[in-house]
Amino acid sequence: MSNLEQTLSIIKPDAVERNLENEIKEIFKNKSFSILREKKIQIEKSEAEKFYKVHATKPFYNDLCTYLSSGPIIVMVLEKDNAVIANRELMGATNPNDADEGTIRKKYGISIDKNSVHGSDSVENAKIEIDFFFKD
Ligand code: IDP
Ligand code: MG
Repeated sequence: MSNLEQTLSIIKPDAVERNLENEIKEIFKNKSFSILREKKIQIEKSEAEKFYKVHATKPFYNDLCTYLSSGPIIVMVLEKDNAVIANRELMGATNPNDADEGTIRKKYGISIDKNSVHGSDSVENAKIEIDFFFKD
């Protein structure tokens, strides 16, 4: 049985700054993700605070929101079978030092905060996050 899902992916400022946009998109395409929508934007800190509001109580929240709004990002809607978990697996662990070989964060991540990509963590949050960036 197929289970087509959509998930939100972000190429974060550290990766955009290093011109990794096309390389990272190729990784998704080679793993059979379709990029349904994409845009390059820079967000305000207040928008980053909304996007990451689940982390509002964390000690790293302020730095995280400053960072996500610090430069251009690429936001994408990815689609494939079981896209949410497939993208999380392809991204690797939050801390690039803990990420498995072959994952995007292992290959490109600099540190736990500059870890190159974001991916939704559940189907429910994917819908919320896609709406956040692509509400028509
Ligand atoms: P995820 O991106 O793998 O889903 P989350 O726990 O949702 O990880 O955290 C969101 C983002 O916050 C991470 O991608 C990372 O950039 C940052 N972050 C998470 N934990 C820490 C930390 O302990 N110190 C600094 N930044 C962190
Ligand atoms: Mg998360």
